[in-house]
Amino acid sequence: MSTETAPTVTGGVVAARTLAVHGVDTVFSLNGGHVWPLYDGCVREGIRLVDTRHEQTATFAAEAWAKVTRRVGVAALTAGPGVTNGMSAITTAWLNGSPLFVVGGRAPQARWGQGSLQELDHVPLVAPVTKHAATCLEPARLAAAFDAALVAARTPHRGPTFLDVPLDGWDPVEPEVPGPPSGAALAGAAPDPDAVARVADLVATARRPVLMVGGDVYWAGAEAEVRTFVEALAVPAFANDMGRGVLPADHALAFARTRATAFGGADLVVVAGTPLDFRLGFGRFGDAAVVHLADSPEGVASNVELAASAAGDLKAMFAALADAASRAGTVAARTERADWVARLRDEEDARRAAEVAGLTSEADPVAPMRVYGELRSRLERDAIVVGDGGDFVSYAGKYVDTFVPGAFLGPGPYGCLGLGLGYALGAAFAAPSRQVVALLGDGAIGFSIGDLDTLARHGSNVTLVVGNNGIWGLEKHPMVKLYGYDVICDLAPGTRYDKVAEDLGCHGELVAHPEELGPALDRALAYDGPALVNVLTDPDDTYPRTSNLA
Ligand SMILES: Cc1ncc(C[n+]2csc(CCOP(=O)(O)OP(=O)(O)O)c2C)c(N)n1
Ligand SMILES: [Mg+2]
Repeated sequence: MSTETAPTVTGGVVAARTLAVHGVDTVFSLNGGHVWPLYDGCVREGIRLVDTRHEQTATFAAEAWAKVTRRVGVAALTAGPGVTNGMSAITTAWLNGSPLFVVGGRAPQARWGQGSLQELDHVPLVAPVTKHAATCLEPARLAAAFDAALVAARTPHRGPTFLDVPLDGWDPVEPEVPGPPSGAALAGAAPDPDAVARVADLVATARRPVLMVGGDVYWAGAEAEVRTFVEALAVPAFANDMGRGVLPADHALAFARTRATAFGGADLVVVAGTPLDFRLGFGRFGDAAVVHLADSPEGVASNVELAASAAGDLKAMFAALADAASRAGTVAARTERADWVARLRDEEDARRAAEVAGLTSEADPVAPMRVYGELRSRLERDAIVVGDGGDFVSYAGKYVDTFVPGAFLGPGPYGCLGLGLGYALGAAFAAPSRQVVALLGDGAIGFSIGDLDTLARHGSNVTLVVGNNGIWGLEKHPMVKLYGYDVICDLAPGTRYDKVAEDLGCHGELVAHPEELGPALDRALAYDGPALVNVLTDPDDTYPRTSNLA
């Protein structure tokens, strides 16, 4: 009589196989014994492990990898401090709606409550900033638990998910893992046709419509549908965060400099795939009727009276809108609309022409705008640009145009400093053949400066440009304005971040005068590996901003 037993594999192998089913080939981490079983599974299954010097960097890298690939990014964080060090990055992904899956280590279940090293119940901490947070106590459930967390992260409204597994929870199990979810399952619910018809009607009859494209449009992969929609109906479009590049910056209907005129003069503002939050004046646009399109019903704004709204798969929604609205459009509205677009274009062109003086400024010390003047002509069309900092990065948001989707990685509404090196690392692994340029304030780079070592060890081909004004500029200038003085706003002037970079294995450049900028950027961009350009910028330069902390 034969006693046949089913073949088994380690829990780590099953977990790694489940990651692979979801398109994951890279996991970001910092070594901790509580996640060794997962590492072992990844090694056996050919999933690349990328190590950082801080769990925050690993988690930001995973989010950036997701932002560039539109797949789910994964970070493995060891128990206790590993997970808590990832909290700000998890929260960033939460507010960005980025598909991120964080696997946590966890103290052994057999001794739970007895005070094992790093024993902490992470789930209550991460639950408020994740779509799904759970502990897997049964090895037999590992594949299903990983699959559920990955599906949740990838389904609209996307966001971070969390699963921790106790050290004694990775025992050998059956090798089967769930198959990949269908595209339809990942796209989310189809929008209600009646709601779409109402929106289409408003768009068709509006005389001065404006579209705001947000990140969820990008995550939905709706760039072709958005393009068809705006072209069919001659709707001028703006973008924020990951919505940038959905319509190329040089498209005839893409605008960036004329927000005040557009939002102030529109009769209809359609906001798609981004909340009506502080970045959009909390959804108040003069006298315009407001339409909100969200990728899930919970995302539809309740803080504003809406003329109409629709929720569901934004790709299907834009396809349906283009179709319905173009059939309903009237000739009279089209003529007036063409005038509206032309008016915005004239203003956009005039504003861009007026910027040339600043972008070519000979001022010494260097004006931050000049950095962007030099950089813009050197960026490839599909360059990935990362922004981490205050004023220096506000300039980047304004003066760096985005031509392809998924190519401008900013912090989003959580505004967390310190993501720059993690985002650069994740982007470099996601798109090794593309230019990756990270723009960092001198304050911002301090949060993860040790990860210059990470970039060097992995040979990441990234260029870091530090706007070194010796201050926390975005805090110092407003504080002086409000209080008449400032406190704890100063950093050391002229710090040699380029030398730090060199000592940690990167190429370093110091720029003290404007004419040195171009050649230094050329050398840094040509360098095969990480290079840092430390630009001493004018501390008295203030980004002209009107918004407040609300
Ligand atoms: C984690 C975190 N801490 C503090 C802040 C508050 N903050 C916003 S901008 C800023 C100044 C950034 O300075 P720097 O990176 O040097 O850029 P600069 O404004 O000088 O160009 C600070 C401290 C924040 N956004 N995130
Ligand atoms: Mg600064």
